[in-house]
Amino acid sequence: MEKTINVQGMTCGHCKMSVEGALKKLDGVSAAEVNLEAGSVKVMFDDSKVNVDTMKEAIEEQGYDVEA
Ligand SMILES: [Cu+2]
Repeated sequence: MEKTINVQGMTCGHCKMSVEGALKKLDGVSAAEVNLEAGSVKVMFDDSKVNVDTMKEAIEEQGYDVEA
């Protein structure tokens, strides 16, 4: 599955790496790509292994706010 999650507060390459890294660490996430200008992250994942809520929590643990 592919999903784009809107994330607030990402401003630079460090933010991009933090969010992408946190998502890629989750079992079932195969790819994560932040678009800083759009304030979003596109995630490719296996929905039998990981759900959107888990991914949102992983982003929030890095200190960013996720839009619903
Ligand atoms: Cu940053």
